[in-house]
Amino acid sequence: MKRRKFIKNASKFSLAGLISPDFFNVDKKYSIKKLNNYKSPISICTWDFSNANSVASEYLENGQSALESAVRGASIEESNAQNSTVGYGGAPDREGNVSLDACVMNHFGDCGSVVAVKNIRSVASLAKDVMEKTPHVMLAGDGAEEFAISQGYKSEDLLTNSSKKEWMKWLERSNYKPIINIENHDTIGILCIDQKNNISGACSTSGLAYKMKGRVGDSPIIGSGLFVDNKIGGAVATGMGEEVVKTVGSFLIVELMRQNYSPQEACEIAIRRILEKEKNKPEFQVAYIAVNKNGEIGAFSIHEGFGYCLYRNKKNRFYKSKSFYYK
Ligand code: SD4
Repeated sequence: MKRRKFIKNASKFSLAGLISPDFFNVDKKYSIKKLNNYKSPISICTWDFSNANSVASEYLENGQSALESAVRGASIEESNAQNSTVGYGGAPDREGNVSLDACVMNHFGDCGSVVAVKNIRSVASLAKDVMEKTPHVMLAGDGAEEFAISQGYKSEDLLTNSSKKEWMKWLERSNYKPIINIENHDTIGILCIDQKNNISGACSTSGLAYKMKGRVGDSPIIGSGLFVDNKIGGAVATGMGEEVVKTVGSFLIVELMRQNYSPQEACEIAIRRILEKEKNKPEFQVAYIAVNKNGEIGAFSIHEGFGYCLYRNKKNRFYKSKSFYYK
């Protein structure tokens, strides 16, 4: 869509429009009635992670919960050394340390999150353990790592030779400017609907390549990188986390779906919300995927180049997402 059309549409999607009394009415009956419970399992994940999505779908087809399936799917990318934005082999911070962020949210509305964790690859599973085995929602840094060790997770160096090489090349031309463009990100966000029609999700990342030490993005922040409301649907984000956090993107999408916007419309409005304050075409990328209780899905990104895998009706396929800017 071109700039002019966007501005024309802006009034339709204005802040005033969104903050209607309905926005705060969390139990709107008509939305709930309209959402009539999709019966067969669905798994949708960011990017072309068909292996991750296929593992999640096997768990779903075997009758496992949406949460377990989402975490198992995410773990495939966490162990994929070729993926430099998640888990083992993730790009380090500017000082050469790989630090990971992840969160999960289940159909009860419970959630768990870990931030800036070093030496542990399966951080989505760790976030699930925080949710299930501690009285807390979020553990950070050393505390998260110590908790992982106490739960039997393996401690290992997550910096692979190839990510080390890339980091050293970066150091040579070091000019700190964190931009997520279409080439530089592969965070996994995954949403599953199980055989009981329960929705859960997981999100896992090593964050921005060569970020400042201690930098945390949207991915482990409930409401930003991931949000699920089992009555309505779920959403996950990938891309420039700072922009997602500023607009609480995943929560926004679920709240829009609660107001009867389709997942596609909700993703588009959330992307436009980010763009509202950009005077020019931004260099950074943000993308969302969403699913509602009817099994309808949505995906939208700022720039072209984003895609997602969808498992539905026993088929796992990759789809290109629509984007705000396109040629
Ligand atoms: C972050 N949203 O840390 C993550 C990065 C990302 O694909 O999605 N990369 O900001």
